[in-house]
Amino acid sequence: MNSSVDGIVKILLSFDSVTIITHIRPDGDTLGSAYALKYALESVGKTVNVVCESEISPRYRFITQGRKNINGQCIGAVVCVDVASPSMVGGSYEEYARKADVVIDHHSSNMGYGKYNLIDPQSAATGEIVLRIIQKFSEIDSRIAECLYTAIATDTGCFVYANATDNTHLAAAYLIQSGADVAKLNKLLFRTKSHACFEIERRAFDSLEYFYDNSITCMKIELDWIKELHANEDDLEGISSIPAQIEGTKASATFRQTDKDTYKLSVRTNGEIDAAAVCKYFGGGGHKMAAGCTMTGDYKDLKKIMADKLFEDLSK
Ligand SMILES: [Mn+2]
Repeated sequence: MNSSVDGIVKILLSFDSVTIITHIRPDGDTLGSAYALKYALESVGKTVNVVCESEISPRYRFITQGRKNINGQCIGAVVCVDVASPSMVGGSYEEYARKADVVIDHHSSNMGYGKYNLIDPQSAATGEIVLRIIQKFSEIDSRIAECLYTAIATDTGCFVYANATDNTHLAAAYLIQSGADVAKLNKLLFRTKSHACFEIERRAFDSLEYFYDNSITCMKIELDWIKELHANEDDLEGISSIPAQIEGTKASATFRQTDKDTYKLSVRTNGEIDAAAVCKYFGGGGHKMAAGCTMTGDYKDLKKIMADKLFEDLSK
């Protein structure tokens, strides 16, 4: 059962010591929400620790005060933020997440596995919910404001996605009033790429080919590039959605080489083509507009096979 904001505040203030757990491969929402809540609870005398099993990507280390690893111990009461299910925290914290005292989240799939839960799928980000909680017992200083702005801005793609409501914008306005330096944060979060990321994108775009009157595109990412540039998952994230920006494109397939003749595909469509059905045909799966599969063979053959299959689905 869901608790009220007041109910969650009362529970949080009853703890002396709290560990906040974020999800693995942490994003701006889980980290920003966790650190905002940490600073607010510390301001009223609580001892608070934030933990994450994964390494923090360089982009978000301004939130963790420069720390690459925050995989410390779980002490005191357990609070999970932006964690849809206990398995999302990774193996070393899963048993703690299963017995979480408080769960704060916006994923509609969250079953409410905590003793006390505040789950609001209407919120664009967990940061929006955390703001409502903190406002009840703490000042929002510029440090908290920047954490929460990061949470909300990243989960809405800088207020571009359909999940950004009037309330989301009002929350952002409040955070700006509270001292969030929006120009600085937006530059860091949305207008800065690592050298490896930019270079892989440049080479992938160079490989991009059009099929069926520009309606379908294919591009590749070679394993050698990843090795040479020491690219990590963070550097490769988001690249497969870029060809969707090309006017008239209905589907795009990004072939990421994982072995000599093996490719991991990310297929994106505008909804006219069912990406999940096409990927299922090749042994994969996913959602209607974003799906994936693995293919083996020569890239020059595979791209044609995939483009044909996508076009076949479009003609249905
Ligand atoms: Mn989120």
